[in-house]
Amino acid sequence: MHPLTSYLRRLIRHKRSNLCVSADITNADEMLALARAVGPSIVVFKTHADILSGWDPDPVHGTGAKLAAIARKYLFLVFEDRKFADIGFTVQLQYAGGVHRIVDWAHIVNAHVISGPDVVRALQEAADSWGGEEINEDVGDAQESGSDTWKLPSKRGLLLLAQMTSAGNFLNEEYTSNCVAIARQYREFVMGFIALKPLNSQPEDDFIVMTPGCSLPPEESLDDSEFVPGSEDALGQQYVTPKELILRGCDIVIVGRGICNATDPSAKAEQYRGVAWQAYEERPKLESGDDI
Ligand code: 5BU
Repeated sequence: MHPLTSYLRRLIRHKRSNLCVSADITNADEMLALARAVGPSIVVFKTHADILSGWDPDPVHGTGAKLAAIARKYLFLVFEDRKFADIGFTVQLQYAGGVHRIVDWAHIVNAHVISGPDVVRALQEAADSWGGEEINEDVGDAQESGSDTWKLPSKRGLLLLAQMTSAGNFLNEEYTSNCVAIARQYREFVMGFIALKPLNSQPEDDFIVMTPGCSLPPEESLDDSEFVPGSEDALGQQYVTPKELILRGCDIVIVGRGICNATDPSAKAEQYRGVAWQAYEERPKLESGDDI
């Protein structure tokens, strides 16, 4: 099993949380404030670095380093939802270079395999060339819970986009199964998938599944920041309840606007955590190792 997968599975049980908050907000300092606010309730924090104004690129004191420090303090993994999709040469530059230097601070990234399997090999090479040490000094969120128990694996992980939540997307069954086949070739780097359901089908498969398009039914919600499950937003995003997703066997539910736009994001994250965790405890234990 990928070391970050076993780390994440331990975190899920420790924090009683299957929640990933997606920071779909457009200012870097507000993104960091959101990470602190929801930190206790989540196991993964998902970012879109390219939507943020005010990104500080300093590798030691900047936004990425601060986010990594907050992640160490509250015990969660950072997932940059970069959706790499180019040729191998280019994705290596996009992963390790530019303003964001994603590999320095994001434990997990994701990729489309539309360009073929070499995108995975290229990202793996870039991850392997990365030093393996997070260079974030004490920026006020220093590690408190940093016993050896929660020492972060020094490896980076990749999720493949096997299915999407947007209406009319082209990721059909054949594409999804090709994606799984590619993941099997690169087990030491690929942790799992963005998908709508678990995709493990062979005994040695231990891929995790993270699923966006997650929304509470309005009558259960603490406020009116959700979209209605079973319906779409104005741009084709489709929603399912956290309970349904967890009962299907998804490992992590990803929530963006339902939490970011809430009156009280930390209370809302805690509400989502509770609902998803209750479903997780109710569901029969799967063979994928989620109860090990
Ligand atoms: P929402 O506000 O909860 O709908 O936000 C969902 C987030 O998950 C958003 O950042 C999307 O970019 C991301 N997402 C998605 O919604 N659907 C997908 O298939 C993939 C990512 Br891949």
